[in-house]
Amino acid sequence: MTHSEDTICALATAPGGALGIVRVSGPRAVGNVAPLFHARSGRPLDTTEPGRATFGEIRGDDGTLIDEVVVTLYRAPHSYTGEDSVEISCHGSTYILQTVLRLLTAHGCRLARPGEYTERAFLNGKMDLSQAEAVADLIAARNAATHRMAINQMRGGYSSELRQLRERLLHLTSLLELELDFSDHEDLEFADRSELQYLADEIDAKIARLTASFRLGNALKRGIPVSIVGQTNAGKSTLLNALLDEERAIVSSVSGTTRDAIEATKTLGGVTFRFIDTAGIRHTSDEVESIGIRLAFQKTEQADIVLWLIDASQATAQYDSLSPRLLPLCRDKQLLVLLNKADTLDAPALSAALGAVNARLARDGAHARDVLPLSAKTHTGIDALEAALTRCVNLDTLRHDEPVIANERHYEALSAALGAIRRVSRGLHGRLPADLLSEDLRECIHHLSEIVGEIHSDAILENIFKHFCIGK
Ligand SMILES: Nc1nc2c(ncn2[C@@H]2O[C@H](COP(=O)(O)OP(=O)(O)OP(=O)(O)O)[C@@H](O)[C@H]2O)c(=O)[nH]1
Ligand SMILES: [Mg+2]
Repeated sequence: MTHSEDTICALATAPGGALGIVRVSGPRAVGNVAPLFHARSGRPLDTTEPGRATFGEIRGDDGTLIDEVVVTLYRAPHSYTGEDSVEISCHGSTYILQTVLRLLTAHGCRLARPGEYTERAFLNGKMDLSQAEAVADLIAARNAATHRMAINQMRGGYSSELRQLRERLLHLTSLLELELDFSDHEDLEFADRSELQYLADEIDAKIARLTASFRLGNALKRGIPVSIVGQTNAGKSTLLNALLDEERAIVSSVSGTTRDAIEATKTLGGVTFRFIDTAGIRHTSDEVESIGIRLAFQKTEQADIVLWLIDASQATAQYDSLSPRLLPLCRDKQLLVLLNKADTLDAPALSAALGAVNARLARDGAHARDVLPLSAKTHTGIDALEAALTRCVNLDTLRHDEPVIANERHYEALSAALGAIRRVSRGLHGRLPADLLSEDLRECIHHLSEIVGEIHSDAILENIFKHFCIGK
């Protein structure tokens, strides 16, 4: 059964291409296109075979030839939306496409809202809500990692697993609630408590793994934040420019050149990194520079990866002056220590500097993933740094099809479900009565349902689909 009375139309492709595809969907899709389309074979549109391309012409009401096109017809429920649909491939002229849309609206179609095709697919049961959201992510994917996450999710990802757990939980909860109807028989237990505990543990483990993956998923989606910190003149801005291969930040021999935080993204090995060049750290009476330095520490606190840049010719002095403040910030982050300006040192001096920094890190109990020599100016060591950066991101979870959460709405629902299932566990241990257990069980079920969209409000749907493009 389809939910919608309206038949909608929209341009499904971006303007400027060689072809433009107009999509029509709804109960009168075929009927509304039929008067405009004249198949070369002379065959009426409603008798053409679904899924087969048919060549023909689009003509205006006065018979004017608008374009030669290829039309493909889909019959409910075997279409993207689950409704009757027609796709018209035209030449990519804005005039042609606008004319076709105008003819369609004159013949009973309405222009689609953003995401309306996917919303209909969801409402007609072609996909669950999390899969519909993955469609938007897929279109927005800019690198291999986000593409992988979106594809996994669109194919069912974790939602099918969550749906199964939810079904089992629902079954046990119903049994538990049956007990409430027989409350005069105190010993009566329909719902096996150890089975319930077993399921609660299973759900807990599953959701905890998913919520833990959000940090990675979210970082992959927005770009993994990498802060570049160090003393003034260490070469931070030179490094940013070298990584980006463009003159993004001002470089000069004047201390305190960078005052604001400068962000730029770059994709390495299928992962997008968000590099943040910051103001060099030093004592200063300059008000603006002080604000920049505070911001540098703040950005470092928020980063997943920290590139600590040290001028190799002053390695120990720079290490000692910044380590007390910087190392505590890096405790739960990936730290790469870079000895820059390696070109100014001979080999023995450079290895002495590396040795001294390594010894100090060990003394301070600090864990750096790598300590690398570098010359940001001559680009020596940039390849090794890029390789080290990609090693910092554990993509194995993605490669092994282990689901990764990148969607904030899912993360929030999962966190709430996790809280509820943990209260259930505690309640079982404390032998709480069925009515109290059932409250938390219902809450857990509610939040699991939110993810797949079994429970949704118009506000939730509107919020999700407004971020889609028109025609999807
Ligand atoms: N020889 C040599 N000079 C470098 C290297 N990297 C940077 N420099 C020079 O060091 C000076 C400072 O470079 P910046 O990139 O502006 O340093 P910064 O750390 O961003 O400095 P602030 O923004 O003031 O904190 C410039 O004169 C650069 O040309 C390097 O690898 N080798
Ligand atoms: Mg700078």
